[in-house]
Amino acid sequence: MSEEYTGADIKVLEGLEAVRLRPGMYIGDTYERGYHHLLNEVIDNAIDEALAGYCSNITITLHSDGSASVVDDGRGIPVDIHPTEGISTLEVVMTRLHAGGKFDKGVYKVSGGLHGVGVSVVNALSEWLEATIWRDGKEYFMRFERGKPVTTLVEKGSCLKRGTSVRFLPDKTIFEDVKDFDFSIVQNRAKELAYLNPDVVLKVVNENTGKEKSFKYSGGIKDYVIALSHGKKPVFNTPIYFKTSKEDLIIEVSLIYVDDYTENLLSYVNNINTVEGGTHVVGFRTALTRSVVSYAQRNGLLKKEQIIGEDTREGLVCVISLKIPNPQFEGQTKTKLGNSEIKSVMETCLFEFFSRYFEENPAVAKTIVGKCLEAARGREAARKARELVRRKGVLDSFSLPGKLADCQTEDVEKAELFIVEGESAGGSAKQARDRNFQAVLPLKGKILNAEKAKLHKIFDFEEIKALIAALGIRFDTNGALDASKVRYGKVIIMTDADVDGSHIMTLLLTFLYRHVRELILQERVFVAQPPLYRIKTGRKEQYIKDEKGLVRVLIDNFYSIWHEEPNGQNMIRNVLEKYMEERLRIRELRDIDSSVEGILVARDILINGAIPEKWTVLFNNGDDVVIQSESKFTTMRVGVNRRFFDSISVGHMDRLASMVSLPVVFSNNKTGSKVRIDTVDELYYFVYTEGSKSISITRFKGLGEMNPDQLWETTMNPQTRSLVKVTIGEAMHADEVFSTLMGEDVEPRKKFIEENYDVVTNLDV
Ligand code: 1YM
Repeated sequence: MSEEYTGADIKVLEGLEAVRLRPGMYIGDTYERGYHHLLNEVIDNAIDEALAGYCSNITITLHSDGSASVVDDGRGIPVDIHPTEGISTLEVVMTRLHAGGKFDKGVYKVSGGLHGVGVSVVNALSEWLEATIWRDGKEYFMRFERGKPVTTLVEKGSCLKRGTSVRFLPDKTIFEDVKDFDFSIVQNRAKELAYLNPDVVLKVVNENTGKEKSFKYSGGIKDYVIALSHGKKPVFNTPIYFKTSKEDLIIEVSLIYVDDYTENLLSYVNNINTVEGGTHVVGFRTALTRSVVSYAQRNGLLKKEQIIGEDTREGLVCVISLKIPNPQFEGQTKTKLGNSEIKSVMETCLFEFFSRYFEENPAVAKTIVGKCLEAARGREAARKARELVRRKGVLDSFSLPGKLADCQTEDVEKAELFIVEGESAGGSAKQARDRNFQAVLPLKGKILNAEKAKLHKIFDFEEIKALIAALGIRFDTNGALDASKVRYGKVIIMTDADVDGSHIMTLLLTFLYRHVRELILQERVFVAQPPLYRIKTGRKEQYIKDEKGLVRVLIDNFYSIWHEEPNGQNMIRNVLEKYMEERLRIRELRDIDSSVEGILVARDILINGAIPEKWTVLFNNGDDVVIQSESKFTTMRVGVNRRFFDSISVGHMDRLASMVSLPVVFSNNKTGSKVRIDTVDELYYFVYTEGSKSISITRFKGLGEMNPDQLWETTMNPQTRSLVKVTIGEAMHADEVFSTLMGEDVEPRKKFIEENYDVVTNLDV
């Protein structure tokens, strides 16, 4: 690798207009994922600098103005004049698509981001971006807006340090629906990168809460495996660890077995989580199976049983990390490694390694063989259980479950299956549906805990048998579930929007995630979005999907009674709409009648102990704070937990609040009486109370409360409904959510669901 940078290494391809025109092509989507992708892209550049051996500290900050920054202590992006472009290299890197050595073997050892698009894409999609470079004893600064430079490269003076800082605010005209960076997503990524790059300290700072966290794992993926097996019983003491560098390839594998039935394998290529696996995973699996079987045979440990691949996976906790120069990503979500040469490389060196390791550590080897034999016996028992089930005809494709109301079409892509919570809602759904292409399967109560249940135990559950049979899932010759003959193009989970409903949803998703992941990968699984509110105005009844809709009705109603002075301006309407939504959402989620001022005061109390006069502290233990204050319309009491500031966008609400220009005077349209509003909290109470006059709002309890027509209109009719697609998200996070949700203790789980209702309903499995 060349240490000397020369500007000529950089390739210049095309302009940034294309990026703003079709952002999805570059960052996948313009929702939460794409939004965080911008930050990841910048972080990846810092990580590349660390991999090149020049940087060991990376700090990621979420600022209270909604921007994010990444600072590293590497060499600093070069600022010299680029030989062919005639502008600074920094400007080339920031404004030219694909500029950067990333695609040239000699310059970067690994290529960064998932789409490998480079920081210019971040620049193009940011309202503004500011780069500060510390290099050759000088500080340089440059600012861009929507991808275009608005300053020259400014020399700010001398300095001793080295490094790069990139701070940017994503462009809200491109990311319309995204509010803020999510601290927990950023933190999870930092943690993951710290495991994968043991020489780097990654620090994340949330300016909204004052919270800071540093991640450094000197043990690397070995520490990762230990963390993943947390709460489970390992069957031997230390994880097995293997690392080798072959030509321009770095292979790292760490694994342990735990007393569990499922496999937890995470694989990464150049720090990217290859959720769909690929040739590296195939090579690893083949090597593991071959070496276990051959050790068992050599030592006479096999009697009647036969060990197959599946048996070596039960209870396996494993992290694979590869650094390769030219990864080819394939698959639905471009997270499957395609490079064919990798399979045999992995297989050869891992088989060699495992064989030697087993010879040198016979106790561990015997424990692993024992665990695999147990799995083999379990598999045999499961096969017999299935035989029995099959002979009884339960899973026969000809005998669909009795309570399935199937649809008529033979066209799989058109057919939809609604999985509905409870017999009564199932009844409504059966009446509501279009039987041409919509099938309904009611499931009763809690289905089962797929995290804990062993595969053959699952078949003891009637509900699961019904589901499997309805879906048309078969067993392949190895006894695994095979979703290739699935009977429906869309599988739609429809549950009530309450805690029980989301619990059932999570159980279903867990089952699908653990045992029929293929369905999720094929993007066939959806979550229905039944309405949240029923609003009655006189005789008129309306179903409203979410806070947005409710707020619109409230504000319309409010403005029919009041108008803003000067007359008829409705100046604050837009901000008010967004602000009220946010606030209602918090109220529904946390069951606190939040006062913005109160929330901000509570935050200050948690961070620096400052208490303004208007407020009285009722309780404070450093994590939870309850405070109270009298206002014009009501007594405001706010109770929040520290975590609250990480999980929702308080900063966003804060910003919205500051956009409302106060005081504002409202006049009554009929009587002409005037009310002066001084604070956002007063504004909220005033608009909410006046806006809900003469209408009745019911927080919608369950699907069963709707009649079939309403259910069809709001939730099932493809023309009018909205569905949320379930995707495989960051594996680490998913597993955390599932483990918390599916653990033995009921209380923390209930609490978790209540506290993270938003997380659970948008579960990115
Ligand atoms: C906060 C994000 O981008 N750090 C960073 C980027 C670069 C370098 C160092 C760097 C690379 C090289 C030589 C080289 C980049 N340089 C380029 C380009 N942090 C962050 N730190 N000197 C410095 O690769 O040879 C692109 S990224 F193209 F200018 F070399």
